[in-house]
Amino acid sequence: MYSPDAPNNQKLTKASSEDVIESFEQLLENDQRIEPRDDMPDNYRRTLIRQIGQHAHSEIIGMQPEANWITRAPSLRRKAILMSKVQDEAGHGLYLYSAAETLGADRTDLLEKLNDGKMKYSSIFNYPTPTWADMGAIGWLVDGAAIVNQVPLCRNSYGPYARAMVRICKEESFHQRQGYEIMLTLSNGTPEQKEMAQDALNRWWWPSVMMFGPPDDQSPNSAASMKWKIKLFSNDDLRQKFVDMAVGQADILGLTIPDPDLKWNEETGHYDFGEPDWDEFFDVINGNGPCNKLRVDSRRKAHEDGQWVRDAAVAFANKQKTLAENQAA
Ligand code: FAQ
Repeated sequence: MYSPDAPNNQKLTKASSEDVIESFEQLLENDQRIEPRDDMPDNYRRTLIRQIGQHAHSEIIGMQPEANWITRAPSLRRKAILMSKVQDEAGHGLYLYSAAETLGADRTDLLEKLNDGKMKYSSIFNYPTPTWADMGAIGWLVDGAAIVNQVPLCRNSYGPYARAMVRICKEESFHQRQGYEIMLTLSNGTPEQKEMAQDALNRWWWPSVMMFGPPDDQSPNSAASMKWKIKLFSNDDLRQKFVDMAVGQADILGLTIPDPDLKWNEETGHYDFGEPDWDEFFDVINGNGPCNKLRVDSRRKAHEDGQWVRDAAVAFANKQKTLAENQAA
């Protein structure tokens, strides 16, 4: 079993390191996909397990802030849509855990590391969702940021991850629109509703900008991941793309992005924007955000409460196996 935190000297199983490097680099150079059957350097495998595992964890932890609103959605239509969205996120987690398994990772091991706080998930899900407008802001900004980050991942070098991302991005695109539509409805509603939308934008803006990860000069994994074509664009490039995209969308909503330094730069052809609070970011990813404890505790409880389902599934599978063996005998 490969683990995201296994030592770097873990043995390669199929070929000598040199052969692996040569055939692997050939595939990368020709822009061909690396598939589970191919030899690959251990560090490539480990980096993918880390990233895909964190990504899967983000999808299932990301269900919590929105699930919080399912019982309180303002109409049956909104409730049905929100339930489908939260269910989609569970599905994304499943595709991604399956992709990690093709690399030799063990799903139970990954989940244990999440429950024990030994593996990360996205910083963004450690913020609270006190109002209905947060459902709009999450869809618009968080799914919007996720799309900017994940569309290039559809072309990343590892086949099963890239293919999983195609379907995920299609669904994220729907999620983004449903969130924007909530924001649009609130912005065109009563002054109180518009104020609620602005308040949600004020609280979600900076965490969304920080979702893309630390600045490039403080991103220890980027150099290798870009060389291996796991990441096709840097954290800062994607962050810029997101800001450029969001400004026009906020204008249409008639809402103000909470950044006094945001202004169009004629020379670069992009928006300049202020510096996020990176101390806050590192606090959050190190477990000290406003909701880290709540998210991990809820996750652990859900896992424990689900033990009887896993036990029943195993008992049923064993029973079917015995029945099949008896019939064959
Ligand atoms: N949060 O060297 P880098 C979604 C960590 S899915 C927490 O730049 P890398 C859908 C990073 O892991 C959202 N930790 O790292 C949805 C590393 O720590 P490590 C998730 C972060 O991997 C919507 C350290 O900082 N998306 O939203 C974060 O090259 C609505 C140094 O960073 C993905 O996972 C962060 N934001 O680049 C669901 C996409 N940023 O592991 C429900 C795939 C960095 O060395 C509702 N992942 N760190 O201990 C990626 O593209 C990359 O992993 C990055 C980070 C860009 C996130």
